[in-house]
Amino acid sequence: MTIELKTQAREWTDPMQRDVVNALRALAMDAVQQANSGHPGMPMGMAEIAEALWRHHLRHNPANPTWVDRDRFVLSNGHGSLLQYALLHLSGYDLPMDEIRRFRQLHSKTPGHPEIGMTPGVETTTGPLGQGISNAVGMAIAEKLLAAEFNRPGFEIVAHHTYVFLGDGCMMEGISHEACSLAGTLGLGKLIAFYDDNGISIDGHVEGWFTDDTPKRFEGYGWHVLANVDGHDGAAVQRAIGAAKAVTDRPSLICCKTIIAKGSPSKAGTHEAHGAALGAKEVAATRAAIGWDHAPFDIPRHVYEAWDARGQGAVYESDWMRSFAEYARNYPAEAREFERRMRGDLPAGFAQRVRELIAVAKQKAQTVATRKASQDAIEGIAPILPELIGGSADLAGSNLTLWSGSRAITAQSGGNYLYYGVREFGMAAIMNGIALHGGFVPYGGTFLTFSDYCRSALRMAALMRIGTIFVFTHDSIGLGEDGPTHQPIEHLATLRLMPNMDVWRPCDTKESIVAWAAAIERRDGPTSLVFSRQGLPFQLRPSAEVENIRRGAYVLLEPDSEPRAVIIATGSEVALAVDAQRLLAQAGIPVRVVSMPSTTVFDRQEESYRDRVLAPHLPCVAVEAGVSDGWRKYVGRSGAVIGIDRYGESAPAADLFRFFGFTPERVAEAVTSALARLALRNKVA
Ligand SMILES: Cc1ncc(C[n+]2csc(CCOP(=O)(O)OP(=O)(O)O)c2C)c(N)n1
Ligand SMILES: [Mg+2]
Repeated sequence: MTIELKTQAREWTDPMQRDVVNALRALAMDAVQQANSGHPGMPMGMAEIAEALWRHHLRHNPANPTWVDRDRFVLSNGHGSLLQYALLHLSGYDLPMDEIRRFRQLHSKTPGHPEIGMTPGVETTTGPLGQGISNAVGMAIAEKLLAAEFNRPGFEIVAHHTYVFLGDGCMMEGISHEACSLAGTLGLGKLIAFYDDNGISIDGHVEGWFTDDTPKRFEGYGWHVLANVDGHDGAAVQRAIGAAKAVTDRPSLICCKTIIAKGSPSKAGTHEAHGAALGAKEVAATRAAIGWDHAPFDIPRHVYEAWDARGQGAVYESDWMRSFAEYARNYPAEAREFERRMRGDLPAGFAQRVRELIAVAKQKAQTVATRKASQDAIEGIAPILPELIGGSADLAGSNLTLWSGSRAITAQSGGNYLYYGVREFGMAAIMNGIALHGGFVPYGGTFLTFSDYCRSALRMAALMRIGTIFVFTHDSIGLGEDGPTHQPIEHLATLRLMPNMDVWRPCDTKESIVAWAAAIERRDGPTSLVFSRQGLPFQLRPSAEVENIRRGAYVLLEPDSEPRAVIIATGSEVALAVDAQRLLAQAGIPVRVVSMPSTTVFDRQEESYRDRVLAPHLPCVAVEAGVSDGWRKYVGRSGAVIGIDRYGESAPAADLFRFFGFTPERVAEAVTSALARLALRNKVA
């Protein structure tokens, strides 16, 4: 079946309905026109779809955007942000018209693309195409898991939908395949997506670059697909939503044929309407064409009244509160736990458990790979932390992300472990969605070298300041024979460059536990935990310094007499630094060894602590099996960095460390050279 869409406005039989929908169109074109920047086409093209969902199906309460059982709404085609702002404003969220007028201006609540934390009612930051739909998959997973864990007969305290708008751009992005394929396998029945099938992307009509049969594609994933819905027929869209809700064992895709910038006489159906203001003349012509004769930003009272969702929203939430109170009487422990989880508080025994694990690690003093130390940390912490949702992108046995209590999440059951398959980017964005939903602390693993595949989702986690935990193992040439494709070189440095991203590269079992604890406690930013494939010896450290591991760097080893130089190392290179220190001691050169598992955390410490650790008056050598640039800020011009500024080689790890100069002799030599340079300079001075 094909459907005919007219470029001009429909013949409206109901003037009220016309006004209600056209308010969205008018706000979009007027705000973009005023800012002279933005994307009017999508909001104008999706106006009827938005009205059908927001006025007839969405369960939300504008007075409380954080009500835990609200439906989640994600605008994956985030360039159409004005649509979301208009919907939030009209439904009664705390987003006054002044903010719409200040669209895209400094410190307005209406940034260019929707940003969480900036605008009440925005659930995730969108704009990088394909990630919104992937976040939504994560949100739907979180809903499903919470429902499985907390709902009881007669008490559906978790029962909400996740709705997503997405366009051709999201469909073309590879990540939409990763996330939607997994969503099909997991049978996420409460996920309902609306495809804005307008045949237009920035470069023009998409026939030249996008000819997928999208309904078939999603049927292939196991989705319930409603094809060929007229996206400008609100009643048809409402019926489709009803049908989508009725299918509870599969996610639904509603494919809506639309016309971009519908209503604009000369720009509708063209890519010119995608990303630029229509222009004053065309805005006027559109007003006439759609029958909207109100001034810009002037919304008549009857339209506001029709959109106002506050009364119904209050009823939704108070009904839920009543049901939850009853639930709490019947299941007090579950209710308390649910509230704790949704607040994001850690359980009371958490800090104590971490202390116990550290004590055990000290007592065992094991030489193990830090990926194994990581697994032991999970094994120790997870039993008291049911919000931990683990996973790996098909490397569970290598990343060691499973623990004895891991239970696979399937279409039929809840659980606490996601087999993400070979989908690194999808995994990262899905984890972000789980974290955004609330109730969970997601962690997921892959090889450090494939952090590149996750990268844009890492950045989004950092931008959104959410507590997603990324587990990256096989952290250097130390992985050996798999060779340069698998050996990370620049990855540690580039992760550290990302604002708000904490990066830990522990050297032994004890530091690994501290790193895990820090990642879990940190709820306002993501953490990358970086672990070795190969065994690393346990380090003895002064007991006074154990607390300082948390500060990102500390004095691991002090020489017998006043140190004359400092060696900084991370992860697998810490043992090397300790060996070099011994060599130097034999040569009569006392040297301090600083272990720096987290540069990002260390950089936040007060100056006096940083100076106490690094002793800036002493020459300094940094050792890390990765690119050297990032270490210059610690060693200064007089110091030296032993790093790797080229790609690796395929060989056994021990051969590679030797080949690339990671030997105690070379580190010791770098220290003596630095001392000699300093002596020469002092003499010249
Ligand atoms: C990952 C990513 N790549 C590129 C862009 C730039 N961009 C924004 S919208 C768009 C085209 C989107 O087409 P479509 O989703 O069909 O939106 P429509 O024009 O129909 O509103 C592009 C390439 C982006 N936002 N994100
Ligand atoms: Mg499009």
